[in-house]
Amino acid sequence: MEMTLRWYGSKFDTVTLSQIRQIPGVTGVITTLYDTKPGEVWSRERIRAMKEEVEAAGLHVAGIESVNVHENIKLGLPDRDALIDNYIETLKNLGEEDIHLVCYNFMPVFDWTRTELARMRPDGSTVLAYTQEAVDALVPEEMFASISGDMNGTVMPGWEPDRLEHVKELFELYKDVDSEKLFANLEYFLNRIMPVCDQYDINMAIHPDDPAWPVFGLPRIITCKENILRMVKMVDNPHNGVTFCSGSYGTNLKNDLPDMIRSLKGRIHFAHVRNLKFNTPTDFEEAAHLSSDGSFDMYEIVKALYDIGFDGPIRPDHGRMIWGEVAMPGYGLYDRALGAAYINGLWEAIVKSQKK
Ligand code: CS2
Ligand code: MN
Repeated sequence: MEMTLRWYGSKFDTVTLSQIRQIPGVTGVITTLYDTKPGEVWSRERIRAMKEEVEAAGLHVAGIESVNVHENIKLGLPDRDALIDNYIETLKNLGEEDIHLVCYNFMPVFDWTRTELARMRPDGSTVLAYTQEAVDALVPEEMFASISGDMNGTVMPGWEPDRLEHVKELFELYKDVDSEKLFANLEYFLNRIMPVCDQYDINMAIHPDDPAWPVFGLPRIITCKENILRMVKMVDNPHNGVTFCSGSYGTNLKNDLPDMIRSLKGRIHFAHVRNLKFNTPTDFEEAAHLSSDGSFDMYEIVKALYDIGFDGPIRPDHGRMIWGEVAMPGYGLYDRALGAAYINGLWEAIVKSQKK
């Protein structure tokens, strides 16, 4: 595995590349062209400039998170072919620039969903949190308003203001899309992009839906073992793979995370490791990475990744806000650096204990 950190680019991130360079064992960043819109072609020039900036700081681009998929592709609307052509063009340009990992998601309308961005924990840190009761009490437009008021002056992925303008319209369009149709639209998309992925050896890594169940009546399909195995089998190409995000699959306590990892051998191209603390089955908060701070056994998760021979990029996922840092909720420097150090420690111990 390669330890990495997500970085949004110097214009958008409060964390600098030189800070990331000083986290022990972090050699790569997972980045994006944050100001591009879904459906837009990423030019080679911009990709190259991004790479050069990262490399000048002594790091490398280990992958992209995300190249977002246009809603009309998820909806299967008539202009999807033109939009997929653009996606293919972006993949080709990434491949030409020697970038071989792309994380994306196939969630309708909303990316990840949380009901609080700064819940205080007993140690005084603040974290993202979710309660089903709070979601049930909201209409989707209010969800946008409550999230965007709380971003510490940043723009959070999936909650870009221009999405808000279209929420009502999108809900209308999704009325006819159930989970079977969404699966079919995903299959169509994947079948069309696989040739360019084969040509440039690009691993596509779908991110799970978060939380891993339908919200606001919208279908969600990347939620559990059964569905993710269906997804990798329906387009049975090794380039059609998975981002294993423990914090997202873990939102559903029925998901056995180490077992899911083992069942996806050869198809996990990217790993997000994060812990959650459940207060009730429908109320959870994003704890520190350390097992004892939350509800998951992080050793078992990392061990499962080791056991299947996982060799892709891994990153700590959301971190807590600690030590007075003001940053994009979930994406500060300090707690993610602690997470990286902890996961590196688990990995070293596993590697050494296997050799004995
Ligand atoms: C991420 C997602 O911040 C997060 O919660 O895990 O936004 C993820 O980047 C996207 O769903 C991937 O497309
Ligand atoms: Mn994730």
